[in-house]
Amino acid sequence: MLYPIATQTRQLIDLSGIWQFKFAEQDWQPMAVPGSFNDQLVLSEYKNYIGDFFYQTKFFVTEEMLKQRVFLRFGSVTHYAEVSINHKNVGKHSGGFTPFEFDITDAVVLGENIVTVKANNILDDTTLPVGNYTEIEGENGKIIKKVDENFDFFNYAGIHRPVRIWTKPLNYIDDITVTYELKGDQAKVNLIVDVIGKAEQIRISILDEQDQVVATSIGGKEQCLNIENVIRWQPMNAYLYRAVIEILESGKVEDSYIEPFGMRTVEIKNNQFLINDKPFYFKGYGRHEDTHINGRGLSNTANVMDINLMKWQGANSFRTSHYPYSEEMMRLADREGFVVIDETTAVGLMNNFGFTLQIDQSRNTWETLNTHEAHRQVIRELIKRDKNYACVVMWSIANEPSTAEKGAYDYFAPLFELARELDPQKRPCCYVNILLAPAGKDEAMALSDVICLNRYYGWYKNTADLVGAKKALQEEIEHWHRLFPEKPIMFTEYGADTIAGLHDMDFNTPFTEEYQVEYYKANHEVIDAIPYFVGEHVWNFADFQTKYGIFRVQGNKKGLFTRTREPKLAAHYFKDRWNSVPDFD
Ligand code: GCB
Repeated sequence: MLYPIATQTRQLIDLSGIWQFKFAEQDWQPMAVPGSFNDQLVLSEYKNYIGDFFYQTKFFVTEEMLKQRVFLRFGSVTHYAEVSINHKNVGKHSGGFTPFEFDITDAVVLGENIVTVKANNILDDTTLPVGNYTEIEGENGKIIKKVDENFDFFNYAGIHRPVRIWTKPLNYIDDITVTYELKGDQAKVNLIVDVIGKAEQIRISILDEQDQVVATSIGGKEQCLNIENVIRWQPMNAYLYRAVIEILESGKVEDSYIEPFGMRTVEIKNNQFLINDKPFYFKGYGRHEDTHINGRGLSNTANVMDINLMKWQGANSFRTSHYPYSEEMMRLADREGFVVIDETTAVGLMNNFGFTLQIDQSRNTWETLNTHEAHRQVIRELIKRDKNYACVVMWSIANEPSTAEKGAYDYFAPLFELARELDPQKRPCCYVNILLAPAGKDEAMALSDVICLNRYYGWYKNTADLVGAKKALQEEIEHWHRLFPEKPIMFTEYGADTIAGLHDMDFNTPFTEEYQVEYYKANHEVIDAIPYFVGEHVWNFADFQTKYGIFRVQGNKKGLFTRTREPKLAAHYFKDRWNSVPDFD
């Protein structure tokens, strides 16, 4: 799916700003788009509201626009949206973290138009993420809807990413797929151009970063171009070419689009994760799209700052835990050379998640959940959106599913197959394993190309016992290695809650800044000595908002930075560490 840009044949109008907003049966009130509604409305009853809500704004259509097709495109609406133009329904979309667009040419009029979005934030056992949905009778018989998140982040909702009006010519480029074969500094680049309508000829020019044309061709919907002296996309040293695609009609440009793309190889061999044939070591984070005031709404300012904080620390990668991030962040990561593990919305695939640290054996997750369709949909939409990014080196099909329960393998096998079939670049696929499904109990690891571990030895287990934690971690990693000697192993999460400003002379005191540093040092003592351990993603980059509960103190506090991005002691510890651990072995 193409990212919306203006070109010589396409206009783009950004509808970001103050829209009108209301819950059912209320008056309209102002609401910033993009942004979560929850914190903007201040009061708890609004913040925690579950059900339908409405957004509305006006936009203008000019005569010029009506000569083309007019599209309305949403970066994301969390979690479900029905869209109407001038009170006529134009389409709907479920899934809160992927873009969608509608051809609204027939619904708009010259002049002023009204767009209305009816959305809701209900999550249940058919949706991703998974929520526990209930309805209770409140005061005066009113039904109150509730979602108990089956995951550890606040169920922020609203129009989270930009909304744009985008015009396209009558015959237009609908999608572009970039693959390539790299041999030394030579590349054979294969481009597939999906066209709606007809295309007499398609002209492709590839530009380097100096805007010099390095290859060009004219032909049909699939073309192969050779590039000499290729500069590869490297972690933290990105190089992006641009493919200029034009539909020609009697020699005239009918549509044009510009797709940036980098070229690198990714391969798993001898339990190493190779990027451009060299063993790469992941240093970085599991993150969240979560900032003060915006909630989960796009903040380009926060994204740029986060990228720079990570660079300051010597990080080189992150995982889009636990949902596809904004296209703006993906383009930024691609530009800046951050290596990305790209995750679906599949989180909460476990009955009785909570902090019981055990599985509810009476209700088998794989017999009771009904998320297959949502799971297939998000895999399709994620890969369609992100397939051309060089920064994406692996797809994460799920976070912490209940893989110690019977049925996990059968649930996941077709999903891994689907992802592998859809990805034109055939990247590795993984899922992220939970502590409750350790080596020996997990049923699905054969499907995963990398053993991705979320491990909390020294926090949820062996709390304040770092000696025991090291031993348990060592044993478990060795167990995994015995089972799958060819697979690389990495931390996709490890961490300890830490209240910024809390200190103790006794470094072994949980929740203090000292303990967070000690916790990481202990973990590093173990992993630094293991040659097939290929990376460390800290949980989490920054403190983030969660649902209420006695295990969370105004949110999850495992950040190395606070929610407002002040560093804790451990942020400095990692700066020293990561600046001395090379990106490649
Ligand atoms: C996990 C989850 C993550 C939680 C984290 C924690 O394993 O993947 O969503 O926030 O643990 O802090 O408990």
